[in-house]
Amino acid sequence: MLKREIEDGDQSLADPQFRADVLAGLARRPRAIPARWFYDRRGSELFEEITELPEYYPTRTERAILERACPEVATIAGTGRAVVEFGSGSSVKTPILLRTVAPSAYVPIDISGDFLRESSKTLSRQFPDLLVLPFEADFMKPLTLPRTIADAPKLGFFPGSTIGNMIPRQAVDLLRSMRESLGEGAMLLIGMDRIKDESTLMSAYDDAAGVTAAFNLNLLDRINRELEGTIPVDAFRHRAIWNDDRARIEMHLEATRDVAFTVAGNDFTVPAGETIHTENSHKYGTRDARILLRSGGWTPVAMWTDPGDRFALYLAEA
Ligand code: AVI
Repeated sequence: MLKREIEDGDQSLADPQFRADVLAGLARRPRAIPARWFYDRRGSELFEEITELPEYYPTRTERAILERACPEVATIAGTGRAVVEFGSGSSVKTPILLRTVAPSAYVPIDISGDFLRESSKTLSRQFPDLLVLPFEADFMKPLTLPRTIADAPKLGFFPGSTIGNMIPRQAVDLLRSMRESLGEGAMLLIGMDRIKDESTLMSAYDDAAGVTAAFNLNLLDRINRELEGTIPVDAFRHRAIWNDDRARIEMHLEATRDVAFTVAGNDFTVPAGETIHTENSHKYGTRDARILLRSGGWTPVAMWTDPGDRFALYLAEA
């Protein structure tokens, strides 16, 4: 998860960066707003729903791979490392890893302190003997980890194919900054979604129940709520597109008629058929994934996938 916002509603609480990104994104061509702004309270709930959809294979596929791979991860990486999770641990995936690698400490990093405290409490209940050190920070920027774990070798954990939501240049920057934050001798366990047939990808991002559409459109509701927007949400529809050239699913919001609206006192128009680009979800083939890791300063040492090769988990060393 790139960003979770807990507080909703009051425009005086609106994040200045949200305001800046929305105003700049609506003014530029092609229009584009960063995907991190999906995750207000409603957006986070809708994302949780997405992960349980029959069409959205990544979450359950990665979970099954983790169940199988983690004992081997423990053998290769050894036990007693400090596990550092980028983006706070989902209550389901993290315990699979923690149970097998017997870490000396667990450091979940998230930009939302509230979410971080909640998930840390849940994990501490499950692992009463584990030292849990929640760390509130934007992991997209270089970090200085808590001193308590300064001497422990680290195992970074970045599941969920969140790396896919970054364009390759940003993904490489992030991998490099993770390497720097985790230090000498670190290892990284990272999930990446595979390139696959277009129809599987399209239905994963345009499900029959319309949950992904609601997730995408919620961004407009959030803009209206937090930035005094007047966007007619019913004049937009969710569109998922497979961009084969860039090996990514793109999500857009397409105007179904000419629309005019204001956001934070600024006027905008979107002609019928034009879109606001809201997300990229890059998919990686076997070689692409290895090239990405190496470009980010990591050497792949092991890889696990599911029988259908839909999703892959990589273990890499610094
Ligand atoms: C969070 N991220 C990895 C999801 C993905 O698959 O790219 C976000 C998402 N967007 C639509 N469905 C799920």
